[in-house]
Order: sequence, then C-alpha cells, then structure tokens
Amino acid sequence: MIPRFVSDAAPADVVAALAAEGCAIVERLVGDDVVDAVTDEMAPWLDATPTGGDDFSGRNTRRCGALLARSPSSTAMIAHPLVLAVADAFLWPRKTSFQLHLTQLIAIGPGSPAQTLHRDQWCFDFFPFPDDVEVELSCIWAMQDFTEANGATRVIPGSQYEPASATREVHRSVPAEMPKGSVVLYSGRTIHGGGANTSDGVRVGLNVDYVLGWLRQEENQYLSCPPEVAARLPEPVRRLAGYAMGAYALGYVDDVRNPGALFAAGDTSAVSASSFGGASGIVPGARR
Ligand SMILES: O=C(O)CCC(=O)C(=O)O
Repeated sequence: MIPRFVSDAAPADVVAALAAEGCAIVERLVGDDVVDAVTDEMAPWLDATPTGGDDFSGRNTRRCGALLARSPSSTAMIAHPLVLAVADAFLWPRKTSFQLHLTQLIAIGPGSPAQTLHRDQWCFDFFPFPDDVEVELSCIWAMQDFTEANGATRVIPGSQYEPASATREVHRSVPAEMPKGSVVLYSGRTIHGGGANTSDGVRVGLNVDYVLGWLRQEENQYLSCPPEVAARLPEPVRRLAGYAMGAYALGYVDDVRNPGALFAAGDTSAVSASSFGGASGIVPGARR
C-alpha cells in the first residue's frame, strides 16, 4: 500500500513514509484552480508536442516540458512548500543544495500499454549510489483524477533497496489512484512506471523531480528556462531551477561570480547566449 496523507501533513511524516516505503501520496495538495490554470497555460504546448518515439517514452504519450517558462501558475506545484520541505529533508543530508531535475507534463493516450517499470536514478548511467545517499525525489501530480483504468502511475512500495530484477514483478505494483490536485512522491530508487491507459481519455500527470545540486539536471533548465525568462521568476524558484551555486565551487559564472548576484544586478546578459558567441539563437529570446 502507498502511504497516504492529507494536504496539511507534517513534512516529517511524509519523509518517514518515503524512507519506509519509498513512496507516499499527499491528497489534494493544490486546488482545482491551480491545476486548471496550468492545464490552460500548457494546452497549446501540449497540443504541439509529438508522441514518443519508443516504447519507454510511449508511442501514444506526449511529454511536454519547460513548465517554468511556459506556465507561470506551475510554480505553485513545482515550488510547493510541503514538497520542497520533504525534498530538503529526504535527499542526502550532507548536501549543500538540491535543484529542479525536470518538469514534464506526461499525457498518456488511450490504449497505451503500461510503461516498463524502472528507477528514475538510473538516468545517471546506472551508477550504484550507496543506500544512504538519496539523490533524487520524483513527484507526479494528478492533473485529473488518477485511476487504475486511466493509467495512474504504478509503484512497488518498499522496492527501493530491492534488486533490479524486481522491475519484472509487475504484479506487485499498485496504482497511485488519487484525486485531481494530489501528488505521489517517490524516491529515485523506487520501482515505478506509467500505468496502462485502458480508458478512452488521456491521462495527464505533471512530473516534477528534484536532484542533488551536484548532479546534472535531466531537463536542461538553462535552455528550457533561459536567463531572460528566469529573471521574471521569484528568486527562490530561480534558484531552484539551477541559477544558484550547487556547492562551494559548482555553478559559478565567468569570474567566479554567483549567478544570483547577476540577477540581483539586473545583469542577465552576462549569462545569456549572446555572451557565448553572439546571435547563435540557441536560446529562444536571447538578446542579440
Ligand atoms: O507517467 C507516469 O505516471 C510515470 C512516468 C515515468 O515514470 C517516467 O516516464 O519515467
């Protein structure tokens, strides 16, 4: 069973559940107004997103990212105080910082088979992180009611330290059924995957992951949310995106300047594409 909490849960209780079971659900953590606003802001982007090119991505599944740049309302979920408090307490206690790893709407089309069960932290070349080093916290927010039939994320509770062969034990996975606005959180080492969508509608979830400040982000935030756009974000959200030092010496700009100082000085041109060779156009909207 996936441990369940209500929206005013104490972060410590959610962290304890994550440590014990590798997963937890917090029900109705944001209201319909937030979910609906994000859905509306992302609709044109999601419509324009192609379906996946392989079975793992999902051949009838759309994966649409860059939420910080495209959906102002999404910060209420991406930087939700409960989720950030849980991430801070759950991820490796000796870290200097943690950061956003990815933001992605996952829209699983009707008739899609279940995704192969996996661990998210395998993205780091399958590096065998020690058991006491939690590097990644994953979240899937329900943008509509999640049911087993429409493809609710499937999780194997308690699987965080099991051998990789447990990914084949699909019968042990349980659906993270939850009402719209809820979130399922799980460790980067917990076995999980998108469920089969046997309904006739599309299942939309918002995947938001967090990772230690010294690991590479899965979604390149500096290009998905370039400095000119990041300058408009609230300062803590901008830092979360990665515009901050990741540890004592990680992430500085040019003459060992802290990226935060550039934003404070309104000097974002110093970190825009234009300062790395002119009008390459690799960053949308970069100053020429
Ligand atoms: O869409 C979901 O419910 C889970 C997706 C997932 O685990 C993934 O794509 O890595």
